[in-house]
Amino acid sequence: MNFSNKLKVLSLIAVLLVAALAGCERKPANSGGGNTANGGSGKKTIGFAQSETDNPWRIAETKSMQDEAAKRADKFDFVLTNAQGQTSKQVSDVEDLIARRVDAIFLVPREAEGLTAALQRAKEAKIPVILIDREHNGTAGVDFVTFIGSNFVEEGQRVGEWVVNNTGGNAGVVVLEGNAGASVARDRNKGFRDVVDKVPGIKVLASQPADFKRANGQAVMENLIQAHGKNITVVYAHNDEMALGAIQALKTAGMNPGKDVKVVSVDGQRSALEAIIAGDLNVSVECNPRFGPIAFDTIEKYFRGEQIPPKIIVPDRLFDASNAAQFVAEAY
Ligand code: GYE
Repeated sequence: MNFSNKLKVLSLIAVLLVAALAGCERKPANSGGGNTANGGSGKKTIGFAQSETDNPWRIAETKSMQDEAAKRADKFDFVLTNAQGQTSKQVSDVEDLIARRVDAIFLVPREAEGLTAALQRAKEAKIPVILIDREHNGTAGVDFVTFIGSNFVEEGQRVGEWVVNNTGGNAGVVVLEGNAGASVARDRNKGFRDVVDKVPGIKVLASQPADFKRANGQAVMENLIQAHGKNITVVYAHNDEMALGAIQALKTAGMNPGKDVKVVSVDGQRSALEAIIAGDLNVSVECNPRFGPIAFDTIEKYFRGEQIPPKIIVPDRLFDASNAAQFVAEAY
């Protein structure tokens, strides 16, 4: 090979090398829009827009996400925001995450209609959003990537079936609802009513929001006892915290929770399993808060460009007197 041919071969190699290196830097189609929050470390930054952290369920969920982020710290940085129970704060939390140019957002939509503008802004910024544990209006694959969580209608149905099967089809029910506007409250109501409204002997005497909070559950229950007294034979609380508040109110009023008044709820937190063991609570349909592994597996798949289904439903168990003692140690 003469000198000028050698030169040609060398420059061809150089061109190929530069092209190969440039190819390495190219991001996959689904990477979230070339965001910069990680300062070029090659890691992705994931925001978690939590709705509140003031009860065992939320604390367990937040911990699960943090633990999983820590396990995958070679790939991810993690930013937690806390809306402190206010939808307006959650909207600005999402806006802050967008401004930081995170690569993806896990969002717990406190209300099913409150975050439309925030979702729209994330979409414009090409930041993928995965809904965790509560649903939001809009279309998976368009307004957000997917929803990961329980089937809340089914949870309500399972509680309803327990009530039908354990009251001989005769009951005066009061319902303590979760916060108004939450998809979870809407669906736990619907599933329950779908079942009990078919049974003529089961009457829903009252159904009132108590915000998923123990103190509110107690206060609302005190009023309901004033209004309906001994006609109440079943309390259905949309979560364990409200059920535990209701149990307190029933005891204070000299009523007998778990026996004369059956108490049924959802979640399966440790203090609820203890209340089942003590005989105060009858049943809690599980709603598993430990989303960390499935949430991070899903976002990794997304970044690899894999197809994500529009809903990822996690299975739930049911805790009652037959198994509460077996599961109490692993509960949160
Ligand atoms: O059941 C409740 C919490 O969104 C599924 O919210 C969640 C619910 C959970 O406050 O305890």
